[in-house]
Amino acid sequence: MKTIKDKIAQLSFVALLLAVTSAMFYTPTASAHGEKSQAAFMRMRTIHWFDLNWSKDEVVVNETVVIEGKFHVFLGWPETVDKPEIAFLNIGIPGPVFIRAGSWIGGQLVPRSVSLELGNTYSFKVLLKARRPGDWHVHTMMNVKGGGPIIGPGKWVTVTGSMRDFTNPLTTLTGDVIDLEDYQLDNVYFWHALWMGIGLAWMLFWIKRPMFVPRHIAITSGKADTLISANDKKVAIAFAVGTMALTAFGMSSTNDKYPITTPLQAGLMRGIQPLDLPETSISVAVEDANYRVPGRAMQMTLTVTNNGDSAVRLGEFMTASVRFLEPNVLEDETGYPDDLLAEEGLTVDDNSPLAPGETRTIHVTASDAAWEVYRLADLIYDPDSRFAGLLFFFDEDGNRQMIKVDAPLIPTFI
Ligand SMILES: [Cu+2]
Repeated sequence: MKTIKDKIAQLSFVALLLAVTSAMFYTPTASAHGEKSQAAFMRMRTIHWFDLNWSKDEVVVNETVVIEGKFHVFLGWPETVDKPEIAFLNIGIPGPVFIRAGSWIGGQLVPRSVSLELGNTYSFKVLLKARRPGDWHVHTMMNVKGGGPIIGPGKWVTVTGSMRDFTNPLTTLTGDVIDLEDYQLDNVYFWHALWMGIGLAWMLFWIKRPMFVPRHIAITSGKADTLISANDKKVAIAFAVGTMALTAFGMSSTNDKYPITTPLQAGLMRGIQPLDLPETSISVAVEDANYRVPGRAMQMTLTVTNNGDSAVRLGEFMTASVRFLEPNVLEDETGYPDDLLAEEGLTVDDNSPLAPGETRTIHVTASDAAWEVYRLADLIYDPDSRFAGLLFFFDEDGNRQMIKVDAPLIPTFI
């Protein structure tokens, strides 16, 4: 009986070992990093990124990519997500494959968190310096305290060259030129190794003797005092005194070598300048909106009134970074990521120019696989099934007006 049990135990151990080992070697290529798993309502009703431009899609190590564009902070911000009162403009990349050389919102340098106002539109710019070769999906991103990272569209950028050539030089406030990439790295390794060694020695000193059961017996039988000898106490005192002496020495030698230091800067910046957008002269009322699950299409009935002085046509509907274009009105020339661009995704039953003063009810269909691929259709299972996005109208001279829509969405399954 015993041998069979042993065999089974042995076999299952071998199986476990195999499973763990194969899991270690099984590393499928990650083609994205979770942008599709972020709740649809979060991507649709928080930050709308638009007019984006990635300056290059192939760079050599040390070269800089500029990401510029605008973002609109949606007025219909969901109640379940904290407002962007403390927000940080970021970039979604798989680790430090680029370094951020600078970022601006509304022309102001923003190395810290900022306070954003609902309903405002801001311009932004981020400089990224290439560090590690590879193909990287580079997203715009806004970290919102209490809301998490809110991801924008991602574009593939290829970095070539060798990481060994990467440098990150800067001049300190005391005039020294240092390379942040390997600044004092030997020192960092030395101190980590030293403290880890001391910690290990401390643990080894105590665990080299009988551990749990004999000690438990000694304690329960009232002989706890015998567990720690006079010699143990001496060693412990030596460790304590040595640790304090080493800390004091490290601190004083560092203060001698670097008499001037400043703390890392943190804090919140308020009063970031939003874009001064002209008043829109188009008003849009959403009469109804539904999502046809089998057709992967959203249909909206809109009543549009043109109060301006030139005729306009609907050219684009954008939601959660997916752009549905009306091909007769708008063509993308910015190199927007393919998977997020439905070049012929928007159809309007009557998209003849809407004259000044005219009101018309139009039926608009936004259809593309992106509804499913980007898991936007998931929002029909939300307790608050709403969609939101931006509509872009154009007049004959190409002047653009941006209109926000925010309305309930009703699914149809047939
Ligand atoms: Cu991505």
